[in-house]
Amino acid sequence: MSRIFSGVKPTGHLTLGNYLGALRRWVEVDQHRADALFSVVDLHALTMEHDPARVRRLSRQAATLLLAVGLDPERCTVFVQSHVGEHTRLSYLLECTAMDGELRRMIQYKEKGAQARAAGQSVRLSLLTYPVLMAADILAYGTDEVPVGEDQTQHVELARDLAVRFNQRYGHTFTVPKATHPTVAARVMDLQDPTSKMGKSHDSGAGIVYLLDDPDQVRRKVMRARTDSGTEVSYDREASPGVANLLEVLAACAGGEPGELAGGYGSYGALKRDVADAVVEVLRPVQKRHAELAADGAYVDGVMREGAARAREMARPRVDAAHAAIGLLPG
Ligand code: AQP
Repeated sequence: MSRIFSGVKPTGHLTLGNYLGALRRWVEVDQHRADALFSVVDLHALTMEHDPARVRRLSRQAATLLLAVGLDPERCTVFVQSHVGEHTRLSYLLECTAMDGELRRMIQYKEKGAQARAAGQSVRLSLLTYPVLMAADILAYGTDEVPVGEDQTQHVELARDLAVRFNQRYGHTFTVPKATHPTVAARVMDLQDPTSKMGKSHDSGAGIVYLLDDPDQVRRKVMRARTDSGTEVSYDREASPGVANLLEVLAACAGGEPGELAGGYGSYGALKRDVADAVVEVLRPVQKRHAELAADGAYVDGVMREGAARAREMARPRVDAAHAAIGLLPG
């Protein structure tokens, strides 16, 4: 059985992009076909200026949402990254395998570093090194597949490079993983800026549909989505990115192909109404289950504790092997 690892970082409230690009497939497909681990990767939320209380709150909310969308702790392992020390233990060994040049080339380092500097903040060293921690998250489990949105491709490539390099230098230790992407909505775009991805840590909430937005908020955001100056509904990512994004969201939520769906609309207004309805329907059961689980924090904590214990057992032998292979004495 193949092994899958993926995660979400608690840098903000989870979004429709997270759901359509990642979570939904974890629930509907991945947890049934593989030995799968899904994590709230909280250490990755510390690379930019952060409020400790908010990270704690968002981590708990993300854990609750992972269960609310339908991850089943009987089928897969759900846990919080910082509860499993093997991730940071392996990360240092991989830092000794990575080169600073390959980390400085990472798009997210360049973009977020520039953002921090523009806000007059210093750039944390962890912003440069966190892709190595992400590689450790993946490699610790002998992961074959990493189901992610397209924005994470470069990071999974780094994990592959580090696995190959480590294996060549120190002997075969790691499986070389590959990224897999959903067929539709691999990249949901911001409704106000359809050339940027819908990211939970981005400033303007107006273009971001959060999983816990109520139906009125969803409708308002979708109805105000930026479209294009024309009037014709056609599926063209280059010429009409706003409309293309709405068509992709509709296809992902209600079925169909974006290009074919376009033919059924004579106006942007009608398209937006259908998109809003489809999104509201997709979110309804998730929100209902979230409310039930949020009222039973002890249950969610218990699932995370058991998940961490299981994850530790899975990771330890490989991380011990990496320690030995790289030249460290056993403890
Ligand atoms: N807009 C999106 N479309 C499709 N997939 C997406 N994912 C995220 N946004 C989209 C996928 O969701 C998984 C978890 O994402 P994450 O928590 O690593 O990142 P984020 O939600 O994009 O959060 P941030 O803080 O806003 O991230 P940055 O700043 O890195 O852009 C991943 O599989 C991701 O591909």
